[in-house]
Amino acid sequence: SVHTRDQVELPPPAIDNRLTVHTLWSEIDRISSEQIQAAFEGVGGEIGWQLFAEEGDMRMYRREMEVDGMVTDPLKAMHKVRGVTAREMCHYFFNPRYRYEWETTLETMTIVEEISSDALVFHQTFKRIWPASQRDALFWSHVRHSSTGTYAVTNHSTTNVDYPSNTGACIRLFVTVCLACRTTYPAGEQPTRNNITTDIAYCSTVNPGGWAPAGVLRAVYKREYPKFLKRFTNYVVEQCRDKPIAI
Ligand code: 18C
Repeated sequence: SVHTRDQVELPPPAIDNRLTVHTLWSEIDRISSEQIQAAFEGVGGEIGWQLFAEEGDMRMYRREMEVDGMVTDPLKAMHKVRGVTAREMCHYFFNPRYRYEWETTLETMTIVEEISSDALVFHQTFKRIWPASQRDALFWSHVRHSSTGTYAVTNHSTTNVDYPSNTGACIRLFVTVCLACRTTYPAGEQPTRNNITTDIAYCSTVNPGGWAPAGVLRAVYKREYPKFLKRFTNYVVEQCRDKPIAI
């Protein structure tokens, strides 16, 4: 049945052995640990973080930053979603089967390598924004359950000889993204769709990789990040509605 298939493919509670023998393992482990560690660290009171979007329980902050004249503003978003678990959130974010259903910036997505049940390498092209060149990205994606009870997906740019950068129409961009989630429910109760709350921290840094007008880029950023987080979390709530809860 559909449920059995989904259960099988849920993020594993422990790291897949096939990942730990892969050449990317030390990098994946180090960057994922750093990202998860930093994800829930506060932005309140810290210098430089400015709130730019707020809606219900969602808050989005950015820090203005430029590298070699290119806008690379780090983003940090906090959100709270009821009725779905951290593991379910990460399942839908990690699994490519669902990506076209919630990711609106995508033009194409290719699975470059299946490292393990919890790690994949993707090549993606994005919709072009006039007047800039189209962008693509090549990144590994890793989902894990960490010791603190957090489930998280980390995406980070990598290279692959079969997918060279800046050879065709696209300019390669560089991305580091982390979606970290943790679920709470009242002490002494069993978790159900009616009493669980999942706290979400989404952090993203995108380097456009080549010239892009700063004004256009910051406008896209301001519009697309809130759109993404609302759409994605609503999508997961819809998908989970009539399914048994996966803690
Ligand atoms: O995390 C998200 N998605 C994951 C799965 O796809 C994955 C993706 C990471 C890539 C993020 C980079 C997206 C760049 C998109 C550029 C084109 C947008 C076109 C939109 C027009 C309709 O981790 C969710 C990602 C949500 C992305 C929000 C947009 C971020 C914009 C940041 C600036 C991008 C600079 C590109 C140069 C543009 C030139 C003006």
